[in-house]
Amino acid sequence: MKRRNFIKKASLTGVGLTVGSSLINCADTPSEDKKVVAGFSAKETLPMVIATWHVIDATAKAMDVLQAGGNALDAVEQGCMVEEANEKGQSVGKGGLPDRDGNVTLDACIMDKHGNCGSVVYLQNIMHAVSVARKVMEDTPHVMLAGEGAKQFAVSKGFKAEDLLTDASKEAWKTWKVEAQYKPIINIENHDTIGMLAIDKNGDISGACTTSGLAYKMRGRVGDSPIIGSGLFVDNEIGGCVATGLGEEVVKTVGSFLVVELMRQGKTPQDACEEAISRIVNKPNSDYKNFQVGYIAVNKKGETGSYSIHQWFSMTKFQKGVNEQIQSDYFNKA
Ligand code: SD4
Repeated sequence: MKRRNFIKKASLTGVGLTVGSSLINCADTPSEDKKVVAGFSAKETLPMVIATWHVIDATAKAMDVLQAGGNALDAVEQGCMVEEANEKGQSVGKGGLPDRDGNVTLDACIMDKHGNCGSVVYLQNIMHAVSVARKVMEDTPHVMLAGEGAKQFAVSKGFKAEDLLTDASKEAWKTWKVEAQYKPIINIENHDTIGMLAIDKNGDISGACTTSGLAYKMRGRVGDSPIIGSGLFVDNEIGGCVATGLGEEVVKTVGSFLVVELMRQGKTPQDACEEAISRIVNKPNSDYKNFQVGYIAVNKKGETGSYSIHQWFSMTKFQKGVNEQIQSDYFNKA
């Protein structure tokens, strides 16, 4: 399969850091990865699942859960777990690229049909961050656990502590250290956070988001992905949204909450995603040419939308028996 690198840089003023982002996708070869699955009705839009980027195995797993009568919450958790366990994906779970000091730190969150949510930030040594986020939601009175406390909680719940830095990611980090020489310019490769939204047979919506964050980030840095309302938001009456790309820009515009609220006001998922991107690019002095943000969204009817600042963002969608990667429309056509 042909894969394309999308290289962008972002200036994070205020922290004196410049972040470069290379967001990969393979949207130029959608037909190779289109899987038509028998046994689905072409008329029924539900159950369905969408996810950021090219994660056809993850959406297939989520659909297995939904087809077996499972709920949307189980579907998004198990779908995201596929990518967390995939060591070749260097942006999520095991094999995620580390921070500039060599620590793999994970961010994840999950949200259910009741508006309950759970989140972990700066989690180390536990592969399935999304499942720890679910435990935070279900087994504690809290929404978010961070760092060592999140890890201790996970271990107390039976999660295995392990080294998440694979040889491949260690080598990549070592190479980065030589080239970057700790100058404040970070080139980030293969970076595809997974955000997933599902609607089950009952029409109920859940979502999840999991990532190792920006590669070679400043130690302690947390992005949008575990922040409810930024990296993910679900309102079971309206729909859901997940974000990918430069998390700082998503947080500043509370992007996923914004998309859901725009759908509440009557916008289609596509129009809502486009409006949320326009809030970023139309800011005075916006530096949008130097960073990427992408949103995907679904409404209660199972209609979907996706939009990004730059080309080469994509969404994987499994609906009506077709599991396929769909190229996203984008803002910067100049
Ligand atoms: C972050 N939004 O940590 C994540 C990174 C990402 O594809 O989505 N990469 O800012």
